[in-house]
Amino acid sequence: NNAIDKPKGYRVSWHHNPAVEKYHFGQLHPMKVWRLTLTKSLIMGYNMHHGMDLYSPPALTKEDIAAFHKEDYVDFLSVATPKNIVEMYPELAQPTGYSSSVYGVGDDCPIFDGLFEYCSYYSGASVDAARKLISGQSDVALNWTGGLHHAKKGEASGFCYINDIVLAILELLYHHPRVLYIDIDVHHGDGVEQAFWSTDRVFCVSFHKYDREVFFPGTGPLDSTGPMHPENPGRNHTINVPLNDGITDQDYAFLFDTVIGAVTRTYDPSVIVLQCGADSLGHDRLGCFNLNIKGHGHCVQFCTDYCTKYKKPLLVLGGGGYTPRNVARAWAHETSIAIGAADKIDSILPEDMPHREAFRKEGMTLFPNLGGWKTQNLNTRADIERIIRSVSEQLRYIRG
Ligand code: TV7
Ligand code: CA
Ligand code: ZN
Repeated sequence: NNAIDKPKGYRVSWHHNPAVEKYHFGQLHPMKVWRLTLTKSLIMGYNMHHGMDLYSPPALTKEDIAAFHKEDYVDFLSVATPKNIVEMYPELAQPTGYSSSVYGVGDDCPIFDGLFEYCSYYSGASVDAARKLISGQSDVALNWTGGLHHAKKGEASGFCYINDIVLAILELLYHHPRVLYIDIDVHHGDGVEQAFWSTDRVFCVSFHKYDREVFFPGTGPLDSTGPMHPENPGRNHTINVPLNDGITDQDYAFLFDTVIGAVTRTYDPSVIVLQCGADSLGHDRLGCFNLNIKGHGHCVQFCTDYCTKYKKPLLVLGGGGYTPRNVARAWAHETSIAIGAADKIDSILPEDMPHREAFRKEGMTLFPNLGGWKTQNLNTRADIERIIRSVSEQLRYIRG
């Protein structure tokens, strides 16, 4: 392992309010809050919590959330329950449930018991993490319960209700001139991109499966790089990396290193926010890539190395991930990278940890083969070269 040595006094903080673990989206819904419990079991099973400062941050208030979200939407979320939602909007009652035209709620974003508390907890952890980075109490701050990148100002979308990433970035912008946002979830980080579309103080990069017709949310083509208007400061401050099914560790790492290497050199961010959606792993229930735990973790290693080298803070967030045991593997491995212990931890899962049986399917290893034969790599050499050419042409317009 050629990771950069951590300097003396280097601090990692883990922001997790266990209250988030008690909520449920519904039996059939792919977003399983259980993955957060499994992640915690694995991190603690490896004793990695001894290498971090632990925080159980308070829930955000409605006022805190209104720093980004519309007041009427926040009011709606704070009062909606499975019982009263249909009473509040009787005209929207349908045989199967309710229409998605009210604040984005529907099958993807159901109203479940305690929804607003759930949102306030995961968002509270991201804002708390941002504050610890600003105050210098932490160098790398982790919140695996956050990273819900689709939520809009006044609307829920794609399993996301409150955009904790936007709230955390707004906090960072009080002290930092330039924020680099990187999104490795298999879905396009549209909510964050939209929120900072017209500013040059946040540079958004999302890697995602792109198919306008069939893959959610259908946005994020290569030529979507910010506002068109020549006077708009946000122009060229967005990079989208649209990918096809089956991308491998090697191709992904090459793209990540090339794109993020070039962006960090030209934009010179003062802080990085990394969304680590684990649905970009192979064998994800909703994803279609062929990444292994180490291929996914490579992106975290790149960012921790860069931030350590240039003494810049790093905020690491969760996101999607629909095969819970692999989500837990990825985020536990990435925690070990953050604390600089990746080469010291055993690939065999700890004997004496809770929920150990949940990992039996791929064998008791942290690094099962997820590269699989299920989907072949449909990203050609030409596709990858086209992306790199487009990004390097775009970056010529950025200061530096
Ligand atoms: C960050 N894909 C979020 C990713 C959000 C993806 C979608 C589902 C889905 C929802 C279910 C369900 C599902 C097996 C999968 C066009 C639709 C098709 C709802 C059934 N099973 C993140 C959002 C995406 C809900 N949505 O980036 C309840 O799959 O494709 C769509 C939209 C309309 C709504 N229907 C799906 O990872 C956290 N949803 C089973 C039960
Ligand atoms: Ca993404
Ligand atoms: Zn996703």
